[in-house]
Amino acid sequence: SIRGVCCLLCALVLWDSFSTCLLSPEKNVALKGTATQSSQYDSYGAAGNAIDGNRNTKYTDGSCTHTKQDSKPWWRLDLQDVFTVTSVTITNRGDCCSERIDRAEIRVGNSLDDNGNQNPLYTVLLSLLCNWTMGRYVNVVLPEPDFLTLCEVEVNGHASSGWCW
Ligand SMILES: [Ca+2]
Repeated sequence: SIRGVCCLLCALVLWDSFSTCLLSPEKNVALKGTATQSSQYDSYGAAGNAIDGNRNTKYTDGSCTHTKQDSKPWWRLDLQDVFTVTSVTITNRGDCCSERIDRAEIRVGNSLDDNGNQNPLYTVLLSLLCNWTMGRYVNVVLPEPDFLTLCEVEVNGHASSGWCW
């Protein structure tokens, strides 16, 4: 019957959704991305240091990023694909200047307008770091002139499919 066919299709769609979610467990998807930033302060502060899998907070050990004193310093992660982002965890610099991160905004979305800094606001740092959204780019931006330093940025998420959340 028509109704039977509809029920079968519905069940298949639900199963596809369920199995897709099971097959793409949540993990740190930042590690396979690429990073860039508004400027680089010196040879220690490369953008990729925030996604090297190392939370070391001592700047001169070479695992943190560092911009120059830009008018609106930013760091951008390209996840290379759209992911469902479930949380973002930032490891701040520990040897100096930890207050610089206080006003950081995290933005997640698919636009590169204004270097990605116009994507929807995911959270303001030091508020709730747990929210679900979809996007390819993850930006950390300071809305005022300062240096931006990040020692590690971990983005938990999973592959996005049309049927999965
Ligand atoms: Ca690091």
